[in-house]
Amino acid sequence: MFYKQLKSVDPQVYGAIVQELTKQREHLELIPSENRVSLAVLETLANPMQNNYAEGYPGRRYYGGCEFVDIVERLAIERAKTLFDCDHVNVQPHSGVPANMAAYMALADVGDTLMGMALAHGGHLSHGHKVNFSGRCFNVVQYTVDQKTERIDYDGLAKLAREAKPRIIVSGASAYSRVIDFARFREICDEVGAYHMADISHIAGLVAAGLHPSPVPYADVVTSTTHKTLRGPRGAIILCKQEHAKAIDRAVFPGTQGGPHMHTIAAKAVCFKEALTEEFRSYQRQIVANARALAEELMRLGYRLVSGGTDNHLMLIDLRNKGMTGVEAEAILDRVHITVNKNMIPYDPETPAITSGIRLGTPTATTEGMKEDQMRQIARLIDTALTHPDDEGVLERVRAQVHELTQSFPVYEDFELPD
Ligand code: DSN
Repeated sequence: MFYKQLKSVDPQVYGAIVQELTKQREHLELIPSENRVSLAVLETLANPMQNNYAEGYPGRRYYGGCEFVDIVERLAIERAKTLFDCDHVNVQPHSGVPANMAAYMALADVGDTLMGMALAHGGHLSHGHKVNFSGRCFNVVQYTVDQKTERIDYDGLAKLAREAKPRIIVSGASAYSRVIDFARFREICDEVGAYHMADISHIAGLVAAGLHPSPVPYADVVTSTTHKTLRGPRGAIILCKQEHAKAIDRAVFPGTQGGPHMHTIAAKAVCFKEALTEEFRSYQRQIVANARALAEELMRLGYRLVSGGTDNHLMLIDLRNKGMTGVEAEAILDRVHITVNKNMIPYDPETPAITSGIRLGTPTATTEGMKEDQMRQIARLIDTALTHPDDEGVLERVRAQVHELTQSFPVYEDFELPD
């Protein structure tokens, strides 16, 4: 039984948690960076290791009493090494941005040139955006996708790299639906003498399951969050070649972080154990099959998908031919309890607060057990809502159908709450 104490100690926080749980059970979650962890991972997050200070690494801590947290950190490291077939893993980064910060600090000095994909083209804030530490601490050069194909313009990237001579080139994205050619990044890095850092936060589960080429053979350092397709606790890891191991470990602690969150590291270990199973690999295959089914049905209904489709777990819809902005579509879908996020499309004429697109992904719906038929149904529900934004009767019917669907694929059913 969860939350017996919390309910009496703090009814306000308890109440908000129950509302969130109800929302997760009833609403359809299509944000591609979210997921639903197993109860084993959730249980592990509420463990007494949250009380430990364990600065340092297993066997080399700055505090006594670390013999049991050492067990979980060693398990997490060994399992992640097996999962991604890499030389060295640091499991301590608190989240994706701190992982990227540590990786940059290990490979470069402040003021060096960093090359990453522009946020508006599918990159990430921490790949050099001006409002982020990465854009403030480094001399940033951003590459883009090709305007016609809407896929990474590798020739343009190579040309830019020859001119800018960056210290690091970052591959990886947060809103890009196509396979990333990590081998090509390696070639370009070798030609200009740059380090290659791959950020696989979005596609880590697909990489672990062999459904997307792994960057490990082609990158000096690979970073990833653990809570997206990988379906683990909120947090991150850094994988690297042995030659960078010391620099990465130093850059995480003491470079950019203090005490590691040992309860989360324990939950990462559980997540990696789950990810090493055949069941996880088949889950990842279904994520991709579901994304394809959703994309095809949306296109059949007249939606334009950026780059014409998807190879992974997500897709971007360009809503301009529907006379609607991303912010409007997000709000309409919220009203029928379908959660998506507005998103810039490449060469977007709108601002980031408005946008011309929305981003959809299938990791959560697939965790809940939905398959291709449900994806096609979801596409039709999205279309009905977006084409009847002012018809409260239609929206009410769509909302009821969403609830019927989510009730057929329940999440956290065994999650018992106090009376
Ligand atoms: N904010 C995450 C996403 O939604 O993709 C990336 O950090």
